[in-house]
Amino acid sequence: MNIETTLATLKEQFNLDASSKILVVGLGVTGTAVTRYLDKLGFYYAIVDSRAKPPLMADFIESHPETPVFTGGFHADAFAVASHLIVSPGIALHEIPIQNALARGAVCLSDIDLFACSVNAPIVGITGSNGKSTVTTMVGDMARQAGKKVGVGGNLGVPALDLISSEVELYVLELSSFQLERVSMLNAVASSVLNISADHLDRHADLADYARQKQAIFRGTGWIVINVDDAVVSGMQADYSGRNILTFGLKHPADFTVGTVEGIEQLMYRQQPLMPVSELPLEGGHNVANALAALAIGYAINLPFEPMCIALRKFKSLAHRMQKVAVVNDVTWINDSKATNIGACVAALDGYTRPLILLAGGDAKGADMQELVPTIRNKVKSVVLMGKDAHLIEQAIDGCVPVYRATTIQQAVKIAAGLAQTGDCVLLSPACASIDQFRDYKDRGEQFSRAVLELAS
Ligand code: UMA
Ligand code: ADP
Repeated sequence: MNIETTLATLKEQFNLDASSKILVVGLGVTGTAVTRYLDKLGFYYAIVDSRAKPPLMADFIESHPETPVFTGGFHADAFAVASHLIVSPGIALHEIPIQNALARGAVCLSDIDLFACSVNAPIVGITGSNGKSTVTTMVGDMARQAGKKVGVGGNLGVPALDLISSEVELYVLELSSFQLERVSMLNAVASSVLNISADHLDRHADLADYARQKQAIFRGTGWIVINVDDAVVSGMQADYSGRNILTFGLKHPADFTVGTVEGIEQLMYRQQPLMPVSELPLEGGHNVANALAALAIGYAINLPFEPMCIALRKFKSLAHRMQKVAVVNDVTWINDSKATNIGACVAALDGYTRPLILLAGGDAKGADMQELVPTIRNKVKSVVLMGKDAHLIEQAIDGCVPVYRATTIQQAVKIAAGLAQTGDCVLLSPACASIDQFRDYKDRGEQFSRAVLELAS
């Protein structure tokens, strides 16, 4: 990063400089990346986190003994003098102290705003309810395969600010609705909303509000990549006449689609076959859509098709997404713990024709579990439920398939093992977040896999 240019941009866009009274709100992965960034600029700041012991606090205090750190609540004192709040994605902006600070004129910004002010290389932004991590990783792999030095991160894991380097020629960011609701202008060279289905309705007013936050990714002048099979996303095109738009989809005519050429089903760019669908090493129609989205984004940033297709052929399915754990007594066990909303669970179920036992439940985040029922009725022979909102799924299912209840994932695995018959598949695809019972979705997936492997041994 060129510090002089960054300082000038921060001053111009956010009136942020060394004299600002900066409050970093949240000391998680994002908050600590913000502190490293502010340290580089030589800016002073204070920190507030509502948790009594934020996970990264001990290390931070050791290296920054002079920095004021307020924990155990959003104390009004911490906010009283702040001119700028840099708020982590896990914190809702409607928290009263944040609203009070904004009402008296404080500026609210995000790590992504700081990032956008600090990089010269083009940015690709990817959001959506599902498939973000997969498509972000695919585009990163494609760019690398095409010889570019690429920084890949954001909601995916490595915070955007930690990616900044003068060596990087392209940034590929996965962005969540929480990150986008507080971004002023990303000005991505290409960006996509992959799909919209109910998620995070405990944080957003309704589905329309959630979709609107995601649309912030298109602010700027770059290419827009649209999923024509998703009615909400497809409808967004109308707001961007005059912009360069590329479309992808399996069910409706699109720039990037699937077609049959000489009897072989191909990924296509308009009339041009790119590679056979069968060479894609991923399960499920949703992953074909993900590959088309990645190709469209790659095309928008001038990556040649050949390295893009090589990257797709080599793509390894990400952990905890439709991952085969084991086959025990001719029963296949699949870990799809990252299915933290209904859309992901439905996509997983849709991909199967064999008899399924579904393990689901957790924190429903305000979603209406009725939306799961038609697919469960068609695809699933029994359901094992656990977690805080298991009762909501059970009520929605209303006896249309047998339901069993478990208190732990280990117990759920045992119950499923008792139910499964030769040729069945047991699928952990919870349609809910994991935080009511687990550290995160990875912890849930790992505990599931361990329980299955114990069963196998
Ligand atoms: N929290 C408090 N009080 C605080 C600060 C945080 O209770 O003062 C809680 C939050 O409500 C949340 C947790 O602490 O439950 C973490 O919040 P955070 O904002 O500190 O999160 P980070 O550690 O900075 O991680 C965030 C993303 N997490 C969230 O948006 C919740 C990570 O995405 C992301 O990888 C990281 O930044 C780097 O960019 C994770 C995620 O679950 C994978 N994202 C959600 C999703 O994908 O559905 C949006
Ligand atoms: P995200 O980063 O948006 O959560 P991931 O690529 O990590 O997306 O996948 C999360 C879950 O969604 C997994 O269960 C995966 O199987 C499912 N999934 C991936 N792509 C799609 C898609 N295009 N439509 C619906 N579900 C999907």
